[in-house]
Parts: sequence; structure tokens; C-alpha cells
Amino acid sequence: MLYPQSNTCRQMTDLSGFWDFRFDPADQGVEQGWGAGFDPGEIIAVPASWNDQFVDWRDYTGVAWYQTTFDLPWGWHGQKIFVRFNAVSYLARVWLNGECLGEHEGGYLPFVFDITDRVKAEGNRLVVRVDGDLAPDRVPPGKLGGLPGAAFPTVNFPDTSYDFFPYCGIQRPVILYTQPPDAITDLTVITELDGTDGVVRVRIERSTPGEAPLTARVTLAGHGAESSTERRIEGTGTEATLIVRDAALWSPDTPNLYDLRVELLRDGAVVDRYTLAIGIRTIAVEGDRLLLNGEPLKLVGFGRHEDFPVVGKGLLPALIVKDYALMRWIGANSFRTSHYPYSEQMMDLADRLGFLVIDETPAVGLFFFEEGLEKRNRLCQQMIREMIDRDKNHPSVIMWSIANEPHTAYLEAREAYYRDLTVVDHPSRPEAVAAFKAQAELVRELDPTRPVTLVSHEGALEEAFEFMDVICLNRYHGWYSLSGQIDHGLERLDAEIELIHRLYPKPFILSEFGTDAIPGHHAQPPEMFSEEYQAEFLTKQIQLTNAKPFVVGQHIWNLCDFKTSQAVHRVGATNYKGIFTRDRRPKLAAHRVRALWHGEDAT
Ligand code: BDP
Repeated sequence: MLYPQSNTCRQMTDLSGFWDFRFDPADQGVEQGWGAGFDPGEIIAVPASWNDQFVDWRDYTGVAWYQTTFDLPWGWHGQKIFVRFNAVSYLARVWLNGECLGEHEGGYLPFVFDITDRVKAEGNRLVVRVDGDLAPDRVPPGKLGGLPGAAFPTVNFPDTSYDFFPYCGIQRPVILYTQPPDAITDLTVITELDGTDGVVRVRIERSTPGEAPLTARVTLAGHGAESSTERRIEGTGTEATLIVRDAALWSPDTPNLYDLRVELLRDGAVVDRYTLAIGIRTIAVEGDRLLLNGEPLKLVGFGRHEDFPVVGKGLLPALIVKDYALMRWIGANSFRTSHYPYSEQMMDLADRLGFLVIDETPAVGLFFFEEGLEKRNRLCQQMIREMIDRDKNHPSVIMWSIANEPHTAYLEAREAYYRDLTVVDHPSRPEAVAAFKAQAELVRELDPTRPVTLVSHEGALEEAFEFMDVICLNRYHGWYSLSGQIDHGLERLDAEIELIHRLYPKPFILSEFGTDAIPGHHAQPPEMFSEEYQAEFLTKQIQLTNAKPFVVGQHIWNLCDFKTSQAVHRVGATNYKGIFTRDRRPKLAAHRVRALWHGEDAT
């Protein structure tokens, strides 16, 4: 899927701004014909979550309606016209001028409607019904507390199966754009190395297959070089390969990008053009090592969240710049898009600034019993497809993560494991193992070039590790287990990592570790929730993982404090595991980690 762009063949306009808005707690809007337009109750900023924009609606996760009007920009007539929603959480139904365009489920990935035959030159009315409900058959699931056999009783409000606030609404921009009649509809770029040369393979899809043949001209420019090739397109698409002599490779130290320009020509005239910034690099797993451009790679960085006061999960470009600045200051080279795909703007900057990204689907907190399993599995596959379709051309994306902390193991199996790391036979639910096997296969079919992982908290009980290229473990020994005992927790972590590696001798990433620290709370000797405890815990766990060559990544949980549902273990509905506060100020641990990641001994 290509992001809209403006050039001599294409145009786009952003519908961000103030929209009409109305909460619909009785869910009466459809029946009352609000799709054709409704009497506004409120004004709301788009993009941004709705929860923190008003005074009384913070915990509301039901139905709400958005509406705006627009005229077409001059000169758009005769083009194909689309409306693109970059992210609407959770379920969106869209009407244009009273006609229903369709529906999209899933809160963090884009969707598009062709409105060519329905849009007018003036006075268009766009209406969106957003359903933010939490439900067991959604991804991520919610309202599990009341279900018999649920993994956990209800402990938080709103009732999420995951540990971040369930912000709702139009979270990312809504864009109108054109596409010429003969258009480039998709590009897939794969890069390889041949000695010091880069090999760039480009797959080009066109609209109007079956019509008169077109020519595709592919040009790659940058770093003092330019090469070009032409291909005739007879059917739906074509492929072109370009060789870049002595390529300037993409890596975190040198995030070199090239401009890939693809043009469609009819009778010698350019009828469409699309430009993409690409990076030439390879990513591979060899034994228990992760290789970037053939060199062993160590990921240092974070799990994080899209989260900020007032905007919630809404796109905030200045915050993106700030978070990259903080990650750079501290010496990080990577992050995971925990626990959903981030904005496309975040991904573009990862390419430009040289950050390595583990790109994760919204499949957080999955469970494998009770109703809704089939639908959740279907949604997981849909989200994998949409994520790869959206992010496949980013050099920064080095791995796909298909889930975070699914409840895979049987409760009885966990008991023995937690006691003394005993692994009973067949500890995982077969439904879970089958689902993840199928999903890993789907990822490899869609993108054979990147490793696939699953981020687990089941440790050696996670039988789905068998189908993964890289092992990701979230572990909090010394916090949730062995609370208050940093050194004892460290020993347990050491033993567990070694056990998992014996069973699954693959590259290993400690994908979450950390403690809550209330800013300004101090204790000597260190005590839970103090800044000292967080600093010492992180220091020792970083030193432990540094000493294991097969541990190819350490991602601290979390870059910043973030908002959660209310729960007894979440003071002020906040997860305080950030080493920066929610308003991006460093805690003691940030200085310690910075020293460690710059190679200084921080003890
Ligand atoms: C892990 C989850 C993460 C939580 C974290 C925590 O993956 O979403 O925020 O624990 O409890 O289990 O802080």
C-alpha cells in the first residue's frame, strides 16, 4: 500500500482539523440516519483520541460520530479520487453524501475507499461512525473479566486485556488523494548485496490491467549515482532490477537512503509517477546471531507507546521528533512498535534517522479459549496482511512480531514453571500453537526477507517459539516475581534465558524488562518504586544480557511513562516503567542507561 503523495501526476489534501462530533451511547445514530448527516453536539480535533479532549468522557469506549464537509480542490476532476483513513480505533463505518462506503475493523492500520463516482465538486459530507467498544472477539480483546475460565478476573477499568489505555477515535490523519487513470497501485522493494554492489528488485503493480500496454521507467538516484531501466507492462505488473555499484548501505550508523522513482509512460508521455525513499540493506538470522548487512547486530532500545496527555494516541509530529531525540541521546538504536503498528510518519523517520524497528501487530493479550476465537484468528491474519502491505518497503523494519504476550500456556503448566522452571509435556494450548504456526507461515509467504518473532511471557513453555526465527521474552524477575529482590531476580533471569536458549537455540531478545519508578521517589538501599531501584535493576539486567553473545537485543520497558486503565497496581492510572516521565523528563535510570549504552560502567 502506497502512502498518498503530491507530484505532477498526483495530489493529496489532509482533512485534519476540527470536525463535528457526537457521542452515541444509546447507539441510535444508524437507525436515525446520522450517516446522511447529524446535528453536531461537540467540536473535536482530528486526529486525536476523543477520551481526553472533553471533561466527562474519558472512560467512554462506545459509539461516537464524526462529520466534516469538503470541496474538491481545483483540477481534481477526471482523476480517480480516494479517501484514506490512516487509523481509526476501533471499528469505523463511513458515509459520503449519505451513501455508505463500507466498514473497517482494527484500530491501527490504514484503509481506503474509492469515491470517484460519489464525490461532488462542492459540498461533500463525510460521516464516520466509530465504535470503540471492548469485546472478547476483537483484537486486541477486551471485557474478558466476566467470562468463565478467563485468564484473569476483572482487575482494571476500562476492562482491557492489555496494559495501556484503550484510547478511541480518529487517531491519525484522514487524507483525500487522486490517482491518475493509469496508475502505479503498489510497489514492493527488496534489496540484496552482491559483494559491495546493491541489488534492488522492484515489483510494480498497475491499475487497469488488460488495457493497452504501458512502460514502467524505474530510476534510482543518490550518493552520486543514478541508474535507470525500462520495462513493458502487459498484464497487472512487472519487475525491474537495478544494480548499484559500491552501494551506500543503510544501517543505524549510516542511514543512507536512495530515491526510487517509478514512472508509467503511455506513448512516451509520463502518466503517473511515485517516489519512494529506499535503503539498501539485508537482514538475516544465522544460527543464534542476527545479521545486518552480514554483520552481527545488537539491538539496544525500548518498547514504547504512542501516548501523550490530551491527544491520547493521536498523531503528534513534535512528539515523534522528541522521542527520537531522547532515544538518540541515550544511545538506543532500535524499538518495538509495542503493541500495534505506529503511525507511518514514525516509520518514515526511523528510515531517515537510522532506527531498527520490530514491527508488531495489534495482537496483544490474546487468549485461546471461549467464544470469538475463530474471529480473532481471522482478524490477526488480516492485521498481519495490512501491516506488511503498509510497512514492507521500510529499511528500518527488520522483523515482524505477530503477537505480544498471548496466553498460550495452561495455568497448571505455569505453576510448575514459576516454581522451579519445570517444563511439563505439551504445556501450550494446541489452538494457540496452531494459530501461530499458520501466522508465521503467512508472514513468510507475504515477506520471505525478514525474520518473524512472537513476544512471549510464557518462557520455555511457549511452544510456538518453534515456528519463530527469533525468540523474544518479556521478563520481570525482581519486580512481579521475586519482588524487591534484584539479585535473586537476576539469577532467575540468567537461568531462564539459558534454559530457553537450550530448547530454542536461536537469536534471543529480552524484549521487556523494567520496574515502575515514581519520579521523585527515592530510597537507599533501593526499594521498589524508587528511582534507585529502577536504575539498579536495569543496570544489572543490561550487564547480564551484555555478557551473552546469543542475546541480540535488550529492550527496556518502557521509554516513557504511559496511561493505562485504572487498577490497584497502576497508581494514577499510569504505568511508571518509563525511564522518562510521560512529559519526557529523565529519571535517574535514564542517566545510568545512557552511560551503559555509551560503553561506560554505570555501577
Ligand atoms: C508486559 C506487557 C506490557 C505491560 C508490562 C507491565 O507486555 O504491555 O505494560 O508487562 O506490566 O506484560 O509493565
